Amino acid sequence: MGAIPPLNLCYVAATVRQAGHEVDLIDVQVEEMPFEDLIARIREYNPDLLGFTITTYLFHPVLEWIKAIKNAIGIPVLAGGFHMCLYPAETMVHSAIDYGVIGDRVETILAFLENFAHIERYKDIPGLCYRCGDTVTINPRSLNDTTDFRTIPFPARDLLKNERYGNFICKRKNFTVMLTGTGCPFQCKYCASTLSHCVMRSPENVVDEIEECYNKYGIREIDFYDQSFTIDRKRTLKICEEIIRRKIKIIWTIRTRADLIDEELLVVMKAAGMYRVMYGIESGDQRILDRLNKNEDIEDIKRVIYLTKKHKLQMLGFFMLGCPGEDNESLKNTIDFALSMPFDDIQVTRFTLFPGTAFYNEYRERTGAADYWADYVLDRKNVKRLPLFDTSFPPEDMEREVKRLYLRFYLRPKIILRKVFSHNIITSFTRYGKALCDMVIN
Ligand code: B12
Ligand code: SF4
Repeated sequence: MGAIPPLNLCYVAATVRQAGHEVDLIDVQVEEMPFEDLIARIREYNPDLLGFTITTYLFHPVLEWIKAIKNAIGIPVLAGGFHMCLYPAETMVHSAIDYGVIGDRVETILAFLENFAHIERYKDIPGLCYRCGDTVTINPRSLNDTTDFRTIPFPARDLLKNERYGNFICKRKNFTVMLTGTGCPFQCKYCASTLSHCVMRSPENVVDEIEECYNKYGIREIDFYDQSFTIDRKRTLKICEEIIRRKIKIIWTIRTRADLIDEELLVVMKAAGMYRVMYGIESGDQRILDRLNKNEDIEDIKRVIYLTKKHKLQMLGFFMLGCPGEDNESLKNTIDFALSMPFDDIQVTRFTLFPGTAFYNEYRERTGAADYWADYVLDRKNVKRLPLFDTSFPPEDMEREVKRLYLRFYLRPKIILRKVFSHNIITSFTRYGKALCDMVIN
């Protein structure tokens, strides 16, 4: 559904470059690079180390790339990403991965690079995973021990082909994503962000990065990937005031919860260039919202949706089908909600028990099940499909319902017309047609 810049690798690249190392960044998907060309480019650059960012769910596809590249050139491999906080030992079982870093403290990476090839010093680097012969060592690092984003350089977007990025609903190119803070103070039971420490950057620091994007990279649209951009109301207003004061003519979009929005915020954000709010709704059924520990009232959510519509802002709603406690009635309520509210777009997924979430722990405690995701990382061929939790619906039924909801939402005449007129007709057909096919086929 688009190509989004690899923000975390841009952070890593900027940090190691500032420390005096040379670095290059290859986004194989966006550069549409055949494997042979990738190998040729790595050979030409001749690095000492290759780094990969890994997520738990994409672990095996990434591992296949790592193995193939290693077979072709044999350069040591370093892995990072939030996944390493959850499953470092299982990851290091795969001998194609030589090193790993746990957590987002950039000091781990820098200390490792400074001491590269001095294995006797590795034991003193917190958060580093490494192997010596057949022995793997994992130096722990607490999840609360996080990087202060105000102290590290802005992401190295100069290493990206910024003009190639965009999602299927963005309006302008060049497009990028940005983070103004990490973590979330809420405790939704399906979400792993509850584990991350909450760190917010200052308004000045955020707008400095926006200004850099605008002036240095010609970026004209930003999608803020913060879990909830408006967590700190005062900070949000200051960011907007600063964008307006500096006269930065950029458009932007945010994700947030409906209960973190009010009329003044919408007005000020719109004046500063915000044109779409993406609301994490999840369910149209109060009983399910309570079960998710969402801590929101469905009537308040509706009120905020109409308020957003009143200010002529675009809206996307995120929904999950097959949540714990889901039955025919709650499913119908969610589908009716998605179709009856004035959303411009929706994103629907089947509920999944993700590692690090309260539901995943609850599921394992109640059923005595082994750690599915640990087993998956160890060997995906030996794991059976993860079931849904606390609902009689099988996952296949919910996957079918997800596709049906997408089709019912997007194939309505008013939505088709709105999409056709939102861009030129060819762009609309290629973007939405392709996105819809992807949603329905995958
Ligand atoms: C922005 C974002 C995206 C963007 C950009 C992703 C990117 N690669 O930068 C997009 C939209 C593409 C995206 C997609 C996905 N994402 Co995402 N994403 C985020 C988000 C919100 C911020 C990431 C970020 O830039 N953080 C700031 C940086 C500095 O922190 P960091 O990512 O932890 O990186 C630090 C360290 O981990 C480490 N590090 C990371 N990678 C590497 C690599 C090397 C070599 C080294 C040395 C170090 C290193 O160094 C960094 C600096 O300290 C996080 C949540 C969060 N708050 O972190 C989720 C998060 C990383 N995403 C997640 C998921 C699940 C996904 C998807 C699988 C979703 C999906 N179903 O498609 C895809 C996977 C895409 C992919 N190919 O990796 C999960 C991962 C969970 C897990 N168990 O692995 C997270 C943690 C959200 C969550 N709480 O569930 N994501
Ligand atoms: S779902 Fe959203 S609000 Fe809830 S804990 Fe996760 S990031 Fe926070």
